[in-house]
Amino acid sequence: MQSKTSSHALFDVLAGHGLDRVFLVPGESYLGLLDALVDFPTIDVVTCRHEGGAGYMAVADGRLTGRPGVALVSRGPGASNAAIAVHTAQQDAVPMILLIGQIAARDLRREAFQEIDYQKMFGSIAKWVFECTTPEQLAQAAFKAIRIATSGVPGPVVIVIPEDIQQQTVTKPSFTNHKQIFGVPDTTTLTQIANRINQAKRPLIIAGGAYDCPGGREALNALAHHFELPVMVSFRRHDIYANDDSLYVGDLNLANPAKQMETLQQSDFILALGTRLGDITTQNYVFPRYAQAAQTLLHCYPDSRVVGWDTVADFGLVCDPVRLAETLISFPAKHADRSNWIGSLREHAQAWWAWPTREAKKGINYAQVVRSVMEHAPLDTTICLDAGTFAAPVYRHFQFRTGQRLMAPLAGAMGYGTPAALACSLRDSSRTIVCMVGDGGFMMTGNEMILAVERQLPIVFLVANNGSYGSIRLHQERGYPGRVSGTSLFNPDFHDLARSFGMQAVRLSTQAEIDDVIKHALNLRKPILIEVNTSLDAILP
Ligand SMILES: Cc1ncc(C[n+]2csc(CCOP(=O)(O)OP(=O)(O)O)c2C)c(N)n1
Repeated sequence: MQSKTSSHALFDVLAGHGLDRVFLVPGESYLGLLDALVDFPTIDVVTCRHEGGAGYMAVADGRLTGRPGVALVSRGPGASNAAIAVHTAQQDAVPMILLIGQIAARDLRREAFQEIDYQKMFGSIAKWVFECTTPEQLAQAAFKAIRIATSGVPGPVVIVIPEDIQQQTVTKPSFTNHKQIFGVPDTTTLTQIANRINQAKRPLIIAGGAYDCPGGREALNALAHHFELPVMVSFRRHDIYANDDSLYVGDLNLANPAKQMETLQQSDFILALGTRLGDITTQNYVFPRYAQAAQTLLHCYPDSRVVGWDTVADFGLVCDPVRLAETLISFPAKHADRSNWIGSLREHAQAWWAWPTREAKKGINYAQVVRSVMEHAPLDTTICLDAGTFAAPVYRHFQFRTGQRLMAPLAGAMGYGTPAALACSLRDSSRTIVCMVGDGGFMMTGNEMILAVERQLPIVFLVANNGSYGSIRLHQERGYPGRVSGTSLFNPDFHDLARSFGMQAVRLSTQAEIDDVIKHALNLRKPILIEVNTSLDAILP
């Protein structure tokens, strides 16, 4: 059967694999793709204001659905703007497809108007970069892109499509990607693992993002409780294990206290499950120690490039961590009492979680706002974070309960929060979405907030206004005290800005108003921006 055009064939593949939304900024280099989209009413076209915003929305969408988030951008300038999202997808292990219009195939590599060699540009951050040169390749590339983006460590794939091969007649593709089958280890190995878990006096699970999938959290919880294993989560993965569970012992982050790490080092069996064991999670490769851990180490991740990449594992398991957890609970649990070990880990965690008592002399201490959100947020809340110091109280003190979700860029990329909140609300507008962003990050992608008004997305935008790139100022004060350089901000009136977008807006200036304003915003079910007049006072050393 004939497909209308090569672009139709490409979208046939995407739509056939459940991809129902694309985020884009249009460009003359992909008019053929845009034209085909008219014939795909099942694909929601979200028109954005900056390719960074479009790309971030695709990253957030990919993380939420487990299917690749799709962004379409124009050649040269558009693709350059989108690069931040490709990097974020790679660092955050999120499936994403970036489609880029390109100059005509006949002119390739002549440095034509807005031409870039994307293999060179994205080669080190994308899992696969492919430049189509014939119309038939559009559908084939889309088919392969879905597999590559979602297999192993999920990540970004870039498909480049010259403008003169977007509208040719081609055969309608009938490709279907099948689920990859992961085996679990053989019974002998599983028995050895179960025995080792039972023998361990001070075991510890370090759980990562691979449990962020349907059934993943439940499997992890069942494993932990079956064998009475305390659980730490890897960097910024707070929401994969209920923080109010008796076996939750905190997260591995940028600032774990030395005393806590001393206790953790005493563990005798680390089960690193579904985590890449990156530099921050491992506290710069000392927990577990590079290149040979002091503890028995089990490392499970569905990618052979991750397991044993840095630190050799006694049990190196290239398989699905969810299936591993589901399988292990069929082995009997026969172990000595571990309550002292778990108790000592929880003491460290509880000391870390305690809310600060420091008051700000000027403005609001933002930690109080975070505390109020935590107290009043329902169980269907998603917290979307940008990068900056305002986010520190969330990472440290917010207790994510079952049902609550954290969308935070592992890449530490500013500008992520607002587009991520929009993508979350587009997926499920019945959820409570709270976007926390600083005045710096908001001015990077806050323009995308207009989508919340256009589509009536009930998002609570909290803009922490401290007149500064506070996070960098903090580092500056530590390294170069009193020598402020390049970190102060002159801001617009965020309240009036939001009103001009057609949204409700509130200025939060005193401590006493916090609870009322937060409760009002959470119950409003309409987009609202709260400008929080905070200051550097509560955060500077
Ligand atoms: C795109 C990007 N540019 C620069 C940085 C470096 N950076 C990290 S945090 C930060 C300041 C954030 O300022 P703001 O959004 O106002 O939040 P605050 O730290 O003041 O709470 C900067 C510039 C980054 N992480 N990402």
